Amino acid sequence: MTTELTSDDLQPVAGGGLLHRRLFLKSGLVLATAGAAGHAAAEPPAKLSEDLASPSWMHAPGAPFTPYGKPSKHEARVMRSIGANKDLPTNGVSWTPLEELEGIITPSGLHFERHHNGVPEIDPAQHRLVIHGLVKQPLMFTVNSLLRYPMQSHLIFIECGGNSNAGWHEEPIQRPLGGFHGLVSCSEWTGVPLAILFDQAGIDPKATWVIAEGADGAVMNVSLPLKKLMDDAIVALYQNGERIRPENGYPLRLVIPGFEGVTNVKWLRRLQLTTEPVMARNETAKYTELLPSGKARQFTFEIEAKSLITSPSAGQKMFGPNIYEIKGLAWTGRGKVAKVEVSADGGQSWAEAALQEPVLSRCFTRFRMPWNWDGKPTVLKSRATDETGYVQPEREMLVKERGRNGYFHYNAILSWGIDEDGAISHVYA
Ligand SMILES: Nc1nc2c(c(=O)[nH]1)N[C@H]1C(S)=C(S)[C@@H](COP(=O)(O)O)O[C@H]1N2
Ligand SMILES: [Mo]
Repeated sequence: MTTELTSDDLQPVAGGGLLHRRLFLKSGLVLATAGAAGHAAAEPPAKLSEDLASPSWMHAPGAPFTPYGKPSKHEARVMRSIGANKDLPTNGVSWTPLEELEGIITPSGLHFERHHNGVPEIDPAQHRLVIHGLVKQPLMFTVNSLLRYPMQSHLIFIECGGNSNAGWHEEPIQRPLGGFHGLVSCSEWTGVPLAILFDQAGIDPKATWVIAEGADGAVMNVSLPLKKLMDDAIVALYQNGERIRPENGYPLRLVIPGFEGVTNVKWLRRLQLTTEPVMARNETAKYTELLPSGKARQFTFEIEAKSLITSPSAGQKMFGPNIYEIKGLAWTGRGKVAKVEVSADGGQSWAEAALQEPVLSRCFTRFRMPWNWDGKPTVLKSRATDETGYVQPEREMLVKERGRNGYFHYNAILSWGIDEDGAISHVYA
């Protein structure tokens, strides 16, 4: 069924030509899409016989079966971009190309990576996880013993506290979206609830902190509040249905829903229950902020609400005045995304976007908004509000609050400037 658009449907609900989100309920609506591909709408065939002529691949058998699938070779441009330390190439990141993906799941091969000293080559038969410290009985687990426990799945995002840190620069950085916001990805993580393992070890009532340590060349460790680990943390063995990828922690990692990336210790080997944090490098020198007051903002743990428009986005191009779908991702470490508002006039007016189901706690939420672009220069923004009422701040507010020493935890509203030619760039507005 194709429903004709009426002039009513095209009544703007906010400045710059934003339309009501219910417009997407009209089937057969054809939208323009910014970007290199796919701006052509369906058209009547010039010569039906030519369009229906069978292509060469219909005249021969196809390729045989493969034991493990790969993406089409025509999608080879969809890759993580890598940013490693020049002097220590095993310390760095790779970014998820968020602007190339749809829906809410990040394919495992495109999950962002953050390694402090490379990916260890771990023999799962020799790997051990030890729980010790303030417990009645220290316990040692092999991978096989962990596989015998009842499991749980969490469909959740993981975001590095250093994601988007180019936002602190004086000038807006010009890169495709994933190249500076792509240290966030969303997977289904499956494993054993930590509460089961801690209960088995028997928690000493004095214990309040847990020190987690990885089996990589960085021997990365962090301190975590025991209470949160008892609530919903898991020792994950599976990612998107298959065993965790080496880059993401094979054979097992800590997954703590809503907590910043660094707390999700990969290649997990040790959990020590204590009364105090260990004051590791990644919770003192890194992943903290020196505030204008002189105090350090430390142990922030929970990722604050954030959203970004994946399309249209920097480096893409608009195809003239038309109806577009503005789409993007929102997330919060504090629960569910309550709403996402979009502005097409640089933040003067806002309208509520449609949230695509499912809207899950501590998971990516996909939002969509119809927009009738008149071809004039403007600025697009999105703003997330989470279920606690927290509202994603404007950049100016964030910088005022955190000062100029900030390097981590950047979650300000992102602005896309669109010029008269339809070119899209990152702007501070
Ligand atoms: N053992 C170990 N765990 C680690 C890291 C590491 O370098 N070593 N990096 C941390 C950081 S800073 C982040 S953001 C996440 C990244 O997880 P990912 O590489 O699976 O995306 O892992 C965390 N866990
Ligand atoms: Mo991180």
